Amino acid sequence: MVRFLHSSDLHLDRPFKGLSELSGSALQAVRQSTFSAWQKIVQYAIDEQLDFVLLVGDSYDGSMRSLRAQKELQKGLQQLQAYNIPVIISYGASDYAEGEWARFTLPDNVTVLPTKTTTLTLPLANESIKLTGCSYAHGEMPTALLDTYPQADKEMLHIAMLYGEVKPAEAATKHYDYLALGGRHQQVVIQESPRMVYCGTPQSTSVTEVGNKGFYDVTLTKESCSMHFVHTSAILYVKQEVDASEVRYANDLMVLCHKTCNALRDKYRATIVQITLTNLTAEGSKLWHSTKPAEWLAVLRDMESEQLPLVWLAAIDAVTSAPRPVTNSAQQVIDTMHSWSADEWQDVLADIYQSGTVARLMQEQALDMHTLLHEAEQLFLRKMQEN
Ligand SMILES: [Mn+2]
Repeated sequence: MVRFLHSSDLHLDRPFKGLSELSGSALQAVRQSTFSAWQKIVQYAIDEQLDFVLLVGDSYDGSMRSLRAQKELQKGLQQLQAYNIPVIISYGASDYAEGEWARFTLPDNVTVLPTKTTTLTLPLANESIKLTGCSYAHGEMPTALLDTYPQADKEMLHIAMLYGEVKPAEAATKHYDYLALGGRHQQVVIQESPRMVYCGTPQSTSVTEVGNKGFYDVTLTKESCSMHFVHTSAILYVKQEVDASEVRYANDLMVLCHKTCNALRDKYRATIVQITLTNLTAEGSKLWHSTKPAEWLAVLRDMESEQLPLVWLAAIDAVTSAPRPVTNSAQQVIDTMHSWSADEWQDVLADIYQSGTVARLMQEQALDMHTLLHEAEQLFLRKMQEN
């Protein structure tokens, strides 16, 4: 039996999206959050005396493989070294091996997987296990990557690490006892037996990656696999719909938002939230549209600024069933947006889809068309009203 920690996509020091107006201690807390999550991982592995730790790709953020990120990773690895806990790291599409970066030497409890698929034997206290995996050399997934992975050893526990997308049926033909996947930021078990698991990022850095994040603590034998998901988010990203049917006056709206922020504070502690007001009446809708969202935001943020833990209102918008002040030409644009099929959108956006960065984002974040269209519509209407 072995007990190990499966994490991926730390994205240490990743820049945060849409938070340019944060300042002071709030900004500090946000900038610290990827490091806090990594420290929780390290402390957990030490406290629970786990057999080893797997980091499946994107430990660093592609665009920001900063010295600080490397120093913090190094520090955690050394702490694990002090407790003789082996760590196996593979590089993914964001921190691919052949990038230009100032490298730290890593402590000797750490194995970085080479860019050629490799199987190692990991000698542990009670038994030895086999481990197969590789690092990305470049930003793209190598073609037929899974084909380079050998059949699992039938005699020993055999774990594979893989960054990117796999088809469960194809991966199952390899018979690994556990397939530790990386590259998605949302945790999901894609197959129960044999177990194939994305653990997700331990700290999201964008309101498009909502909910509590963490890692898996896995206990594995040849016959069984039990998993425990451990939360690590120092700051949670949340999208929250708020029933605003009772709102008549500006102070109603402020009290409602403040109550929402307090509830989030109690439930999640530090939170970054995007609020959507729903069920506004005609009267409420008129009130909402009388002031620009940026002005509402400024006042609402002021109300929360002295409170701890931090609850930061990243954005606020409203779904109104009441008729919106939309001109005919604006309505035509919206109607056109909604009339296009997914294929037509892809045609128009072909150039963007071909960019490596966008392709990676699309892979990391399960963007759905419905939400995107709704957000585009809101943004468009807001801009129209501002003009
Ligand atoms: Mn990632």
